[in-house]
Amino acid sequence: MEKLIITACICGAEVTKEQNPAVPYTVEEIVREAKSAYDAGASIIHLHVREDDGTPTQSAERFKLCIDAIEAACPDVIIQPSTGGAVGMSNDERLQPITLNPEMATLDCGTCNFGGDDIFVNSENMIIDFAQKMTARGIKPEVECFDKGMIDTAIRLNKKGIIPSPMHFDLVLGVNGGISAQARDLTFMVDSIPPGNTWTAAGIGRAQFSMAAMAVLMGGHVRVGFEDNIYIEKGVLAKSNGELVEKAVRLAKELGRPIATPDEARKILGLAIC
Ligand code: KMH
Ligand code: ZN
Repeated sequence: MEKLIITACICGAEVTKEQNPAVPYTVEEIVREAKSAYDAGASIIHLHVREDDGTPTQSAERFKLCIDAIEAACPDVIIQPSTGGAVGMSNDERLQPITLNPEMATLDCGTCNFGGDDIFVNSENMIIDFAQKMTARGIKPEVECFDKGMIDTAIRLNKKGIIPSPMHFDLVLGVNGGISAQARDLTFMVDSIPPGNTWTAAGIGRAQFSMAAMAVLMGGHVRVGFEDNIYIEKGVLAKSNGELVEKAVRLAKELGRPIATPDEARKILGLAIC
């Protein structure tokens, strides 16, 4: 089996310091969390950024500050900015980080309820526009899917040449409004992905490590971090993203999957080696 790529989603747009005081807002805090994840074995940092007061922002300047500082602390890490941002942001607002030409960026492949009145909007025309703008800049889309129909949308757009091959899917399971996070759900999602593409499993909340263990065994890759889960075990807050990555590394070691370095991850994903 391929080496395991661990993505750390260190910050997200929704989780707050009230929920876990280690959630990063400032540039220094974001770098601290990225470095803790990188030192523990993460090769990709999935990045959202915040204002110092915690407000989510997609400002290119704020992303640049954070990316420069993360690159200084974690020289070869792959940084994957979000183009999802936070619920309610405009398309132009969400797309700002791609002007920095990162190696990868997220491409959310469908609309999803996000609990209460929140709807995370990604119409087909938006997906096409985001994909075209990313590929024009040589940015690899990370195809983010909260439900099975989103995989089908990505496959359709791939056949039309809008999303390039090979695709890398991030299967997010357990969002309030998306697919649930049981073993059968991940199997169904993975079975829907055509051969030749790669995938990561991101389980939300208590499903973070059950989905991670399945992904390790099934030959996929793993995403952990505060964006998806703030607990290291039931009722115990994680002290850092690094602690969550360490747990994923332990699982992988027990199950016989070595961990990919950033350059090994680049090779697996078809990115240029730095
Ligand atoms: N914060 C969510 C609304 C992404 O990063 O592309 C969207 C999200 C997906 O987190
Ligand atoms: Zn995200």
